[in-house]
Amino acid sequence: MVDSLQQTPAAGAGHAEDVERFDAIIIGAGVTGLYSLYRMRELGFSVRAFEHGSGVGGTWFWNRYPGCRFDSESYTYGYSFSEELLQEWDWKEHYSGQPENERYLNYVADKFDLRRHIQLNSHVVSCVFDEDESCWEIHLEDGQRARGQYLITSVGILSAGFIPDFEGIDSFKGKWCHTVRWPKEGMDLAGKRVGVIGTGATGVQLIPEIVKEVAHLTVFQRTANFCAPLRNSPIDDDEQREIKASYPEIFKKCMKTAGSFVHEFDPRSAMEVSPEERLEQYERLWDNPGFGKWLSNFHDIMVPGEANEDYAEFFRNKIRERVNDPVIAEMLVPKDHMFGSKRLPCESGYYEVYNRDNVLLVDVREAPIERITPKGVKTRDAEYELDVIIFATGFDAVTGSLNLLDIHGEGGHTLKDKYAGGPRAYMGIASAGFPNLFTINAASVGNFVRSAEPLVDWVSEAMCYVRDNNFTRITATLEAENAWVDHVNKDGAKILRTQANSWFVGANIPGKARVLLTNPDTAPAMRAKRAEVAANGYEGFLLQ
Ligand code: N01
Repeated sequence: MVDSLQQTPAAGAGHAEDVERFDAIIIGAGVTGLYSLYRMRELGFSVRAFEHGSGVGGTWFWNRYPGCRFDSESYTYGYSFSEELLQEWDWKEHYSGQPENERYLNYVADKFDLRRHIQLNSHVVSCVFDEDESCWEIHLEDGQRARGQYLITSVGILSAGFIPDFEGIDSFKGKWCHTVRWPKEGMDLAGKRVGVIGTGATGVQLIPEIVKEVAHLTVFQRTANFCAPLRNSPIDDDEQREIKASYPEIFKKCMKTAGSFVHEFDPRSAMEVSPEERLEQYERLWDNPGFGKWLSNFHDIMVPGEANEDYAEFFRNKIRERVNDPVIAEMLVPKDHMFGSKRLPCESGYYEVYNRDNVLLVDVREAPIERITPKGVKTRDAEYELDVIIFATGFDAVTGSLNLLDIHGEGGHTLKDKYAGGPRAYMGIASAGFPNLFTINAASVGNFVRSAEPLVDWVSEAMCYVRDNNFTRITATLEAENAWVDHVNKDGAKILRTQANSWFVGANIPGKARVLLTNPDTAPAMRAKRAEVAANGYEGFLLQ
């Protein structure tokens, strides 16, 4: 992993008297952390967010690699809680890039005066529940401690970067980095021989950007993906006015869809319309920007079967059309997983990169990487000499960022041990034996802000319920947790997302248990479930 676990102070060490106390400690000042801070403070809780980075923004602070941008429409990604913010902020592009997204989150932090509750450069290395005082104590790398009745982990689902355990990385004489730790000052790639390992959503955003400056690019691909043209463009003044006038409708639409995106599936079956009508829809969606190609299509594209395969073949042919050399084109055509079983990477000129003379595609499934050498990358078949190696090798998703926090609950038991066979959390947010801990990072998926806002609202209201009813602890019961995990496993097995080897099921990390790491339900179903739980007096939780 990019951040290895640091030495952990002994559980319960030190005296509690000299430690600052808060109602809630939030770890992370990214999209969910900032909103948690705002919301909980508005509800009268004293709050402090501890952020590892030197700035706010989370994902949009760390992922500075060239090409990094939204794949959901910018105007669906912003916070909805403030009409003033919505009207003040101009999204400049339909799919906004990292620098602008980071500026947006900084703007939010300033506008709502959040900075005074945020401690930056604060690396949390352990979190320990104090059973006598019913509160959490966190330990920072520099020895600082803080206590809070609640611990809110807003550390993101994709933030613990993963570098495969290749031998010899330290022997490499050139420069290397993982995309999630792209240096603020940039990487000097001009005129260099650069190698990129990994062709997921990150790799396909990065590659078309850096190819413009490198002398030579070698791409090490293990799995070919279905990737779709993003078709980003600027937002002009007229459209800006239109967007600002229609935010209520935009958000209403997002709230109805499975992943909280603005795109809605076509209720028709692909196989029930004529072949001409089917193709006309495929082509129309293909020409449109963003995720419509995936999420506005015939509904049965998203289940294994004839429709899925029909559309997959349409996609494969689009790739073949864009790559001049038929041998390279076939290397780029995905054949080992179903369309939609992984999140669809959106790209801008990705496939055309392989028409350039200074680009080499290496199939590392056929000839795996054996080691990193002082000169570059050695596969079974050859050694590739490089000046720079970029690891676009993804993340230890969901549980990776929680493991780095070294969380100790009741009886000193660790969350890491509890999650060894996969996450065990009621509704993805609360685990038996870990009172007053809300793992909100683990439950926000899809269009991130749209799913995070209602989740944070729910957690904040649960905290109010505890306060208003003079309780001190709220803990998921073992029965509720077990039933939820059974539901995730049983219903998760039916969805497309569990059918491919991807981070969604932990298949990208050697040795990680293969289970669905997120909830299998649609966003509206999750909101309904949480509302029902609250309406029933926080059913499935023990209140003490
Ligand atoms: O990570 P990935 P990512 N040898 O795990 C390869 C979100 N996101 O950072 O497919 C060789 O998808 C691995 O190969 P394989 C989005 O949710 C959003 O790209 O496992 N190769 C793969 O090619 C996305 O799903 C945006 O065979 C190795 C790559 O590394 C998620 O983040 C942009 C290897 C990792 O791909 C993760 O995307 C970017 C090895 N030993 C990301 N190990 C937006 O647009 C791994 N690989 C908002």
